[in-house]
Amino acid sequence: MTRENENPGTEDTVNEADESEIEVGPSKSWAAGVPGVYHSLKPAVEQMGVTRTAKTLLALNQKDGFDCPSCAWPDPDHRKTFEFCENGAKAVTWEATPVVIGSDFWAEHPISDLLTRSEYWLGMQGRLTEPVYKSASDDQYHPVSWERAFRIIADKLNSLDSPNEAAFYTSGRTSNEAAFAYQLFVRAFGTNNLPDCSNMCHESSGWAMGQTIGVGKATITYDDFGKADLIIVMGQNPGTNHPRMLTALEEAKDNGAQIVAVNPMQEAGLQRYKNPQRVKGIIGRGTKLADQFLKIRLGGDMALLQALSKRVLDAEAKAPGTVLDHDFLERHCQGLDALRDHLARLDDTAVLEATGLRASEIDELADRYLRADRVIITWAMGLTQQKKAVPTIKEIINLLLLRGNIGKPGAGASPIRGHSNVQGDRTMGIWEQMPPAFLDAIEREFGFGPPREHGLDAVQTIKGMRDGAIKVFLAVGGNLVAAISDTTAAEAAFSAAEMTVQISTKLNRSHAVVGREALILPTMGRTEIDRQASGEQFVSVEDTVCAVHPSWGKVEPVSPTLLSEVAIISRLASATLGDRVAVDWAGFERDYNLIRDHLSRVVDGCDGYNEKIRREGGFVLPNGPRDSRTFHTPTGKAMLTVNDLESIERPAGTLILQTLRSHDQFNTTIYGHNDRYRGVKGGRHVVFVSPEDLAELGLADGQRVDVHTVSNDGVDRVLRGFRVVSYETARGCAAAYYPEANVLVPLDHVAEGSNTPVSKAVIVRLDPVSADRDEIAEDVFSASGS
Ligand SMILES: Nc1nc2c(c(=O)[nH]1)N[C@H]1C(S)=C(S)[C@@H](COP(=O)(O)OP(=O)(O)OC[C@H]3O[C@@H](n4cnc5c(=O)[nH]c(N)nc54)[C@H](O)[C@@H]3O)O[C@H]1N2
Ligand SMILES: Nc1nc2c(c(=O)[nH]1)N[C@H]1C(S)=C(S)[C@@H](COP(=O)(O)OP(=O)(O)OC[C@H]3O[C@@H](n4cnc5c(=O)[nH]c(N)nc54)[C@H](O)[C@@H]3O)O[C@H]1N2
Ligand code: SF4
Ligand SMILES: [Mo]
Repeated sequence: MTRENENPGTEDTVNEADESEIEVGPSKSWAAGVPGVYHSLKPAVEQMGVTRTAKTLLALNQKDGFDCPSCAWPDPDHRKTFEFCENGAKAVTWEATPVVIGSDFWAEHPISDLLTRSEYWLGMQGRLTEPVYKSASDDQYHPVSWERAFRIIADKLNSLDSPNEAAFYTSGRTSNEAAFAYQLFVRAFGTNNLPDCSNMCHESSGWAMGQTIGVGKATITYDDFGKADLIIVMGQNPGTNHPRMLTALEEAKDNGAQIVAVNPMQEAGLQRYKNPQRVKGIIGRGTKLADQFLKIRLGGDMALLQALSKRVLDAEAKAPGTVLDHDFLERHCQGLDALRDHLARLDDTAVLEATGLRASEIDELADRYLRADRVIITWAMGLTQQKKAVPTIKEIINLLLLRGNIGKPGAGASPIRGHSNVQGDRTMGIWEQMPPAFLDAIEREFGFGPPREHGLDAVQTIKGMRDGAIKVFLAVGGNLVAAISDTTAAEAAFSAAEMTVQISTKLNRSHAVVGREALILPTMGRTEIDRQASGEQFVSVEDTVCAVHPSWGKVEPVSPTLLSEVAIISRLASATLGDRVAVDWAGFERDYNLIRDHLSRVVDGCDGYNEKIRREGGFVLPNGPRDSRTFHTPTGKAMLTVNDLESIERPAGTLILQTLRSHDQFNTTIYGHNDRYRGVKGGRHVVFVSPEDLAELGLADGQRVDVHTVSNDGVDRVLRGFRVVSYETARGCAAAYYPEANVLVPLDHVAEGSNTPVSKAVIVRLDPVSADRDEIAEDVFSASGS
């Protein structure tokens, strides 16, 4: 640990990518394999040394270790010694690095300097270790004591005219214990303003599934993958974002399943997997994953799903009684006749136009669906971040219900969550619209009446800050200013706040773009041993298939001055609320069992939590559709729904742009500047376009362009000097990396019903950079009124 306490904040220690040196080679047709192992271990050993690397990576995802802080993919029941992937290793290394930010950092780097730094540079400065405060008159953070920090925040909160003038954000890494304590504090303070990363992520899944089957979570368990006949992976890039899902898909293939990928990009991880734990993955060609790949147009999934359901209904009409699951439909579902009538009028030409697919491709997938008894459909951001996301996901439910593919082994609907505990946070009450039953339970358990009116979500919070209605913004984790759409508008909103507070492990843009007063409270991460007065604590998390399990930190915290998230929240609550509510905040911090005892009486399905969480491997939360085909909808039945198709209008000369993740990032955290599977090296300022569209637009691979949003609100949103990359993607579509491309997404461009930013379909125009401006613009991102 030779680098401990060394301030690495100099340019020479962090090599920023020189975007003009970007290299683009062929994309890969397979994922993981031996290079994956190499890429996971090299940075770990370099940054943490051999001992800390061994301690962290060998404990990663083990039953007595800590849960991977990266994605929400579940762990199999039988664990191997290495139960992680390259990107899990990157996340752990990024957090457990012993490099820390020293006290002298803040004078060397005032806010005006932090504002010029990239996310990559900020993250590479090392772990935050002491609370810091920027006063209204200052351009610089100064170290302050924990007590002073809590006093400043508490006084500010208590000075507000209404509790609704504050918003309390959560990113999905927060543990169940911290999340429960946090929402309790916020509701006791008096507001439901609890925006979270879910608002930008799977919110659309929650709405669509809640309205149709009564629960917004996956209706499968991990083992169902091994029992499926067909798995359809839609709008998801598991090779990068849920890498160990490839192992589950490989095992499903071993058991005879077919896999179909629906994606505008030829993602490597959907094509072939070289499992580094298998001989054929090391020296062989690995396993071919997708039996069929549908290169769909952005936003075309709703049309595809309707066309599939129509083919199912047509097949039933030809051979009555043989295709639909009549018993299931009669006993458990409602709405079949209306759906049949609606789909009878489906316009086939509109389907082909919206999907960009051939009718034969749709027929082929329909045949596969009809031949399979057990079907799982998984999806992620390609579906949820669309204007019609909610009805699109309702169409997934329609298709599954028609053949009884919900509530039987090897079948179901499976949104694949992003952040490692985003689902658990919601279960614990992090939602601006928690239902009355939950609020009643809080009232019974704690003896105060929580506010009943709905709070603000993420987009509404930004608008509230912009308009002066939200004066204080506090975040447990995350990087909202960079993660939300319309960067320029979001930055103006953050700057207009009276106070911004971030509880974080590492620096990011939300520490540079701040309100008049600003604080950073450094916290321990999940890798670190959490010692409290009653002894070592564990926390618990819920994965994407509703399995809840404990997580034990394994390495020494990078600094003795750090507090856990539970401790920070408890002390802040106590400083703010005094004895306004009868909650034993000090007891929460002393012994997390106390929090678990409370939540077991408040949160649905969590009775006996303290006992169940200690069972080997934890426990699985109850789920009506999965367990007993019980549907908690107003009618008590699963709802087949009728949804009107609406295609995305794309004026001539424009493209539909999606914003997505590279292989070298976790959301706004940039680990490096390569996107190995897509063949990009040494830069991120690229825009992927199909060779045919490039030809039609008169552009060439390698050319520099300005990417403009086409909108009619008078704002010119632009990314300047991006390199065009010729890439296998659907016609009329383009892609650029998030978060940089957020500057292009208008704040009002949101999904109907879920208010999620439409990050996967923005109409753009590519303007060639003129010859006299061939150098790369200094200020590459901007949006200005015209
Ligand atoms: N390493 C790593 N892991 C992560 C993350 C990370 O940043 N890095 N982020 C985590 C989080 S919070 C989340 S939410 C998940 C995100 O996981 P993903 O949803 O896989 O993430 P994206 O990179 O946004 O990829 C979206 C995929 O959907 C496709 N797509 C886009 N639009 C459409 C469409 O209209 N139709 C269809 N069918 N496909 C479309 C894109 O081509 C791309 O393959 O990953 C989690 N895991
Ligand atoms: N254009 C576009 N925008 C998007 C998306 C997209 O696909 N395209 N995806 C959306 C999605 S799916 C999501 S989930 C959001 C993500 O939005 P956020 O969750 O807000 O962003 P992250 O980048 O995951 O947050 C990273 C920061 O969290 C802090 N952190 C890390 N670990 C911990 C911890 O253990 N405790 C605490 N307290 N802090 C920690 C670190 O300071 C780090 O810098 O972005 C959304 N925005
Ligand atoms: S698949 Fe996700 S949870 Fe599992 S090790 Fe990889 S990043 Fe971590
Ligand atoms: Mo996410």
